[in-house]
Order: sequence, then structure tokens, then C-alpha cells
Amino acid sequence: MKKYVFVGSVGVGKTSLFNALMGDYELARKTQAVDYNLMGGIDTPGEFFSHPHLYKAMISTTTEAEIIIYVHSAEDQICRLPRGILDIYNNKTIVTVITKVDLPDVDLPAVRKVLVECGLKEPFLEINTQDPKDVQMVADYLKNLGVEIK
Ligand SMILES: Nc1nc2c(ncn2[C@@H]2O[C@H](COP(=O)(O)OP(=O)(O)O)[C@@H](O)[C@H]2O)c(=O)[nH]1
Ligand SMILES: [Mg+2]
Repeated sequence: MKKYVFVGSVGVGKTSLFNALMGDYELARKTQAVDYNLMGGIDTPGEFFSHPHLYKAMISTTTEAEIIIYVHSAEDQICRLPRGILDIYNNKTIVTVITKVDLPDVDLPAVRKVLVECGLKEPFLEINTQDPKDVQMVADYLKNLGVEIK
């Protein structure tokens, strides 16, 4: 069973996607701690990403996972990846998910460009975490990578 971990800033939709992949579409509550599911999935608090003093915690939490799922909001046109993080993960598979594509006024081409400039590789999975069709697309993508999804 391959382990996968969700990383990304606070409020981008990591927990919403983590839960939706398990069939739970209830409103996500703020993630206070690292959360594990029974299928090898790990959800992390966004603070790991935003506060340099927590990078070590993020690295140690993610080290056991083969697949890093970087979640980025379509509302955000700034690259939030900590410098050097992609080098640390160069032996892992990185999956990039762009959430909140349902919001009005998002500029997806601009967001894609920012992510490419930040070193991430397409394809980017562009989703609304509340849309079961989009979530299924992510589930299928992860299954192809060897992840077990219920
Ligand atoms: N419109 C929209 N809102 C979303 C989407 N995904 C998450 N949200 C909302 O964004 C907020 C933060 O979501 P959450 O999953 O807690 O983000 P996390 O901090 O990355 O775990 C919540 O109010 C969610 O309902 C999405 O795809 N579209
Ligand atoms: Mg969360």
C-alpha cells in the first residue's frame, strides 16, 4: 500500500479533498494535527507549509510517503512551495492539485504558469473538492500510481 500525503497552505482544501476521497463531503474542520486514514493517506496542517520553523515537522511527516500531493488554490497566484522542497522530494512522485476552480474570477492559465515557474510539472489536476466527479478523477489518478482508495 503506497502512502500519500497532502501538503499545501492553510485553507486550500487539503482536508476537504482528503475527506472527499473517503466519501465524506462534510465541511472540513481546521486541521490541528497530522491525520492518518487507514488507506495510507496523511493530511497535514497548512502551518507546516507557511512557517519555516515547522519545515522539519513537515519533512519528517512526509518522509514515509511515496506520493506527495501538493494542493494549491486557484485563487492564489503566488508559489508557496518552500525553497528547495522539490529537491528534497526528488525521489517521490509529486501530484499537483489545483482546487477551487468553481470560484468565479479564477485565472487558471495564470495559476498554471505560476506553478510551472515554481518547478512543478503538469498535468495539474484541476478540481472543485465538493464535486464527486472531480474527486473521482483524483481517485483514479492516484489509483494509477498504486494508491489504495476505497
Ligand atoms: N469553492 C470551493 N471551496 C473549497 C474547495 N475546497 C475547499 N474549499 C473550502 O475552503 C475552506 C478550507 O478548506 P480545508 O479543506 O479546511 O483546507 P485545508 O486547510 O487545506 O485543509 C473550507 O471552507 C472549504 O469548504 C473548492 O474546491 N471550492
Ligand atoms: Mg486541513
